[in-house]
Amino acid sequence: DTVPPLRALISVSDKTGLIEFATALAGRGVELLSTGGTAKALRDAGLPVRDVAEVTGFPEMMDGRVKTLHPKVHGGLLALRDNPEHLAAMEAHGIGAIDLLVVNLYPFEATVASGADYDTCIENIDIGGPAMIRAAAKNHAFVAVVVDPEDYADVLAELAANGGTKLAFRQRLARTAYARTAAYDAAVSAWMVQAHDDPAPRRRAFAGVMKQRMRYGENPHQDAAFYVDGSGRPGVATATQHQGKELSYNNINDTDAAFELVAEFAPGDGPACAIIKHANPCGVARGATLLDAYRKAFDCDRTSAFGGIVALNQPLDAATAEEIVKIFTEVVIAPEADEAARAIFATKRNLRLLTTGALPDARAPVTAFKQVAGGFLVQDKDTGQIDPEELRVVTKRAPTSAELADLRFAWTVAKHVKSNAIIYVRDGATVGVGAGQMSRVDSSTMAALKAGRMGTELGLPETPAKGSVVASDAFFPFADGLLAAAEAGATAVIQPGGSVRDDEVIAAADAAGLAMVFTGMRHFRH
Ligand code: 93A
Repeated sequence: DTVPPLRALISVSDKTGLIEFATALAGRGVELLSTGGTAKALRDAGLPVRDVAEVTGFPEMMDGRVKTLHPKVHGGLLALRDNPEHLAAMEAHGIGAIDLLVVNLYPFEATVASGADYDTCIENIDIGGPAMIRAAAKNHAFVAVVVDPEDYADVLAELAANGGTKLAFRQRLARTAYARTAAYDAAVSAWMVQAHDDPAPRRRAFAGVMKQRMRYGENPHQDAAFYVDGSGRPGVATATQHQGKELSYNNINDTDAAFELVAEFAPGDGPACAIIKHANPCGVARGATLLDAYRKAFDCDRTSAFGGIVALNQPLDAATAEEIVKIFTEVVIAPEADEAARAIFATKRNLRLLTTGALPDARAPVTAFKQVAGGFLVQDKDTGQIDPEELRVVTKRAPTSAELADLRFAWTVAKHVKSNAIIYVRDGATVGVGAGQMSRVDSSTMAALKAGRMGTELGLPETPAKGSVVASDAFFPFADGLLAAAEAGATAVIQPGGSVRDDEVIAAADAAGLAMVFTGMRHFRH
């Protein structure tokens, strides 16, 4: 089953490693056929190469849209070498066998990620490349197909070891090849869905490229791997890791939650910090400095912050780094980290530092998926923002401007907390987070309890919830949750409103002297 390659067709957009690879093939006596730009690169390197146009008898035409789409190419890829009729057809039509295909596609994904206009994206949809890849992969009984420069070394090793490619090797290449064309078309389809603004396409395709094979998943008995979607959104998928051991499945999940939350706060609006545990924030704060923001976030729930994930919306500086290393932290993610900060982290070998170069745009449309048995749910990521002008004051007392600032902050944090979410905020920092409870009143009570406990730990004369404001991710169905918040010391409330008992809840707020605003928007997160 060993096929020694006699003729290779090489047509690549990404010319990484091309010359070394083609030189090695030529050195083994492989005849090289190639398309325009690739042929030029090979010739410039002094390699002998035949133009595909010479083989087909047609020039490359229509801006390159038609180069390799020809029976002389596809017959050479698809012919069964052990089928007399196929061999006769090759003979009759002057078709030469191609037994090694090296193609990588027009950079469609990168073109989209660069923000290119519609027509440019369209022009970067490769047609001839995928057609050849699929043909060669179908005929892997006789043909080897290479779609990634990363595989060139393996091909050369295979040839060196066996004098040709073995079937198992060609099968592996074929699997990769179909995953590539599937991913390519998935990217095209996903781009069109977005560009044409279709909220519910009848068919959906997804694909990714493995970035990391994890030692295990959420638990040690689960296999896991991390795939990137090529969108280029800054975050854990694109980050550079400067130190520390490999990220685990849970690290990646939590780091993503942390960075998406902190990205709500534009760097221009001042420093912000989020600390995450089990995908929920255990402290979020804005501060005069990054250090101040970190300290305030940390003081929300010091116990939970231990072993947490810290996300920052501004470059990590030395003062903040110095503070962070005082406790055990799993991961720190920030747009950048300065030299001094890196030097401080370097002394903590287990701490992972990730930088992304930029914050993701919290308002950019992103498609979110959730798997259910037998299918998956697809929705827009919750990028909902409230217009402060449209907040409706429903109580006799309107919030003060200080309360309003905290209410808006609390509301932003609530978007990133598992429902039922109740968030107490004071002076630009969370002081109590109630997450993931099945009843709203329990979340309310839990948040207050945590705030009280932290007050004791910090030696404060009273709970930090005293004089706080509170956000609820969905409406209070009854007055009890609201009253629990008032009892904890909250003076103002932000919530969507819309309960059939709103009147009762508003009356309770008035009776307790609370100011309350309705957003008209809900932030469930499950
Ligand atoms: O425009 S195409 O879809 N039409 C074709 O017939 C065709 N054949 C190969 N694009 C085509 N290709 C692609 O051209 C390859 O997939 C590769 O990405 C690129 C290489 O072009 P060049 O050799 O001119 O740099």
